[in-house]
Amino acid sequence: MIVNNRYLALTLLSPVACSFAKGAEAPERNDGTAERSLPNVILIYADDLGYGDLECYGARNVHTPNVNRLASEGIRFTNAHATASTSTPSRYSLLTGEYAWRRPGTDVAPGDAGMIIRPEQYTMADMFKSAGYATAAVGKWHLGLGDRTGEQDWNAPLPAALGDLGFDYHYIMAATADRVPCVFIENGMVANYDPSAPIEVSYRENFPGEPTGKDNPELLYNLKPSHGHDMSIVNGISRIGYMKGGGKALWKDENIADSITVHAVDFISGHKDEPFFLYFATNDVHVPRFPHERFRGKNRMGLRGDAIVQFDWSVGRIMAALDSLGLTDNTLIILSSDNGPVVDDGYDDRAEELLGGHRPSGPWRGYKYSAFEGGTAIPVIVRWPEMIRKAAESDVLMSQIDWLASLAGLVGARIPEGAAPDSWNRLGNLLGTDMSDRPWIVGFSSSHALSLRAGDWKYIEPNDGSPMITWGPEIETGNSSEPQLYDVSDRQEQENLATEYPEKVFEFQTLLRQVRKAFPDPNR
Ligand code: NG6
Ligand code: CA
Repeated sequence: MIVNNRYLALTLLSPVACSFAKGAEAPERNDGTAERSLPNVILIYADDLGYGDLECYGARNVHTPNVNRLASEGIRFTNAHATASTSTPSRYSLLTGEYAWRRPGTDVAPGDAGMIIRPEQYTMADMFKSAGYATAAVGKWHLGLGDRTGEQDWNAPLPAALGDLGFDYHYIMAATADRVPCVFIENGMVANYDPSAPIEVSYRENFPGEPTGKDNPELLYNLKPSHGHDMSIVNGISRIGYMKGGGKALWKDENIADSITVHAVDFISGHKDEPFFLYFATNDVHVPRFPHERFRGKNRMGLRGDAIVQFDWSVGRIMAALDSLGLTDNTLIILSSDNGPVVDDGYDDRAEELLGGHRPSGPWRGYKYSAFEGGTAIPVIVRWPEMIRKAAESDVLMSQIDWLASLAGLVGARIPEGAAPDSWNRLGNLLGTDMSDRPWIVGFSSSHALSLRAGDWKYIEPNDGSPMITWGPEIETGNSSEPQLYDVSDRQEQENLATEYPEKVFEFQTLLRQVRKAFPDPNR
């Protein structure tokens, strides 16, 4: 008999067997008798990494050997989607299993946003904890901290942080690298806090005497903005928002990947003897792109390419740690991104001019922010050698909204009534045993346009916003005051077929009305 609670007997009575036992969703190796340990789960969540940005997805001018290896040992998905085309709503949906557009206040968050997921909400981390996992979040957070926007005291323990959301441990950036405060938060406190340099943060006004990118461009020795990003200067780079102090706690952009990777690896080795869940959300390849010197000049695309190489390095370190601890076989890694790519996102890093034929969105139309597929079509690679025995490709239509319930199905966690209302258990899709498309998936653009994909059809609801982003990058929003209907089998979204197929448009509009109300997992 197995006594260690890490082990779980897949008998017909176990919750895992129950969730596996649903016909097509049963993983191949479940014969109803095998004893298997709960897998570790690592979610590697890149920032603004496009469908076309990895070598194994056809990237040009950049090598990503570690991610290539991951893909060659697992499943590479070619039709998977984030829930939104920007970070905060996408992460909110991923971690709560609720569409962000149901909740006001889930747009791209400033660095002083109060914690957007409230302590009483159920999260993916709560789910893993309830199944006995050790849990951690390392890297980019961007979902607010503390009780109320703008009222945090960054010099004291924060009254609300990730410990209230089911994470046993966290080492995070409050928002993004281009937003103050430019410090790491470890377990609700500024890491390496420097009492000689108390921290003040404001998104309203500067602190007297502090330089800004706008007034002191001569101090921007590392990167200059191309649009916005002209407020406080930290490490020779101007940011969004104002901050003062920080001293030795301030990050150096060139060390961010090293810092978070080291903390992620430490967490893995510290929990090698029990099941763990690690949410590893990288800063790469978000702006400001300022990777460590050792990644510079490795390809022709300049800093954006170097940031992809640095991301690949982080992935390699995680894989090497698993290898050396003997954890590779029974660790499920899901690698993905929070939204589609962007080239010039506000810093003068020459990303646009150095593309050299590289297409960050791959074949899809549109980029980050957009309602077109490029806004949410992202890379997804799933590796779990214990269960996924053959490398494969999957073109199944998949959305990150389902990962919470699917992983709950995997570990036998029971989702409380009313929690994760939009997340469906589609574990078989993730593990490659169920190749049936989700009947439909919802997208959400930065202009708040909802879209629906079903099979090869894509519907974008009418939106009065501008067809191009008006405040910075030259990006199509996908907005149109007319309903849009595309056949995306060629991935182009060029020809609006709405007037030719009015009944299809009607069908989508009806479905969208139902989804807006609620559309829980029909099998839950
Ligand atoms: C935009 C920023 C952009 C990026 C984005 C959020 C400007 C001009 N642009 O407002 O640089 O930070 O917000 O990106 O400020 S996300 O990936 O975190 O959603
Ligand atoms: Ca992002």
